Amino acid sequence: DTDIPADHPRHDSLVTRHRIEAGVEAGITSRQGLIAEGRGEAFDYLLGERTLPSADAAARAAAAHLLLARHPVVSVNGNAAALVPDELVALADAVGADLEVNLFNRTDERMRAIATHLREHGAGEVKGLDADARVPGLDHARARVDADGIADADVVLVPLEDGDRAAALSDLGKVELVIDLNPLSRSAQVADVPVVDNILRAVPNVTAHARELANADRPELERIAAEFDAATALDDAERAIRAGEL
Ligand code: PTJ
Repeated sequence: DTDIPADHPRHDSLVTRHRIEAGVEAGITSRQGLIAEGRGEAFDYLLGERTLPSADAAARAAAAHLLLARHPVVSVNGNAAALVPDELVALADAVGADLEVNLFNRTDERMRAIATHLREHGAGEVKGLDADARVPGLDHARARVDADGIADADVVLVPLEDGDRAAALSDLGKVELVIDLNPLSRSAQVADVPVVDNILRAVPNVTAHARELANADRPELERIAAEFDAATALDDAERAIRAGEL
């Protein structure tokens, strides 16, 4: 979607910036999303723009949780929608999850623009617009979710979530899967499964694991979910950043 040559050393990061800019222009991404992207890019640079083995293990555990779930929901914000719309639809299809638009800076225009954008990328029903339930402990706009979506979910995947909402969802007893490049962020810290990786790599990777595990029996999925240790994965990501093995 750009003219950036594929062999440019910073190809992926330039494509990412372009998608976020286009998202802002299309009314999908918030202006704060530009700042979030900059922060993410800095962490990705320090991680060497690669998927650590511990992040791959997290993606596999996330896939196992999504496949085990009674009602899995993939939460979508303005950055996720701009960066990986096709990949979010493919993941939801692979694990039988609902897609729900859930915004930090909620406006009706952006809710509708994101739902339309996801449908243009192949989504069926997109939740979030009813907003007929609340997540306790959050202020009005940020608490709004669908009663038959996130409110009912037992497993929620929240890419690039803000810390307050990540903590509030986790307090509700849901299994929370977070994608966030910053291992020190509160979202990553409260997650049952923190996937410390770029959303561009993480979402297709969770889908690939889910497809590979499609025929696994429940005890096998439960074993994969139970063997993953969040604290160890966060420590590993922080160690990789500090070691700076670029
Ligand atoms: O569309 P909205 O209104 O829901 O707003 C979405 C943003 C992301 C703007 C909002 O949730 C926000 O302000 O989030 P924060 O508090 O800036 O946190 C975003 C986190 O995502 C930070 O820890 C970043 O390091 C991380 N991040 C940014 N880009 C990526 C990322 N993680 C993975 N992949 C990325 N591409």
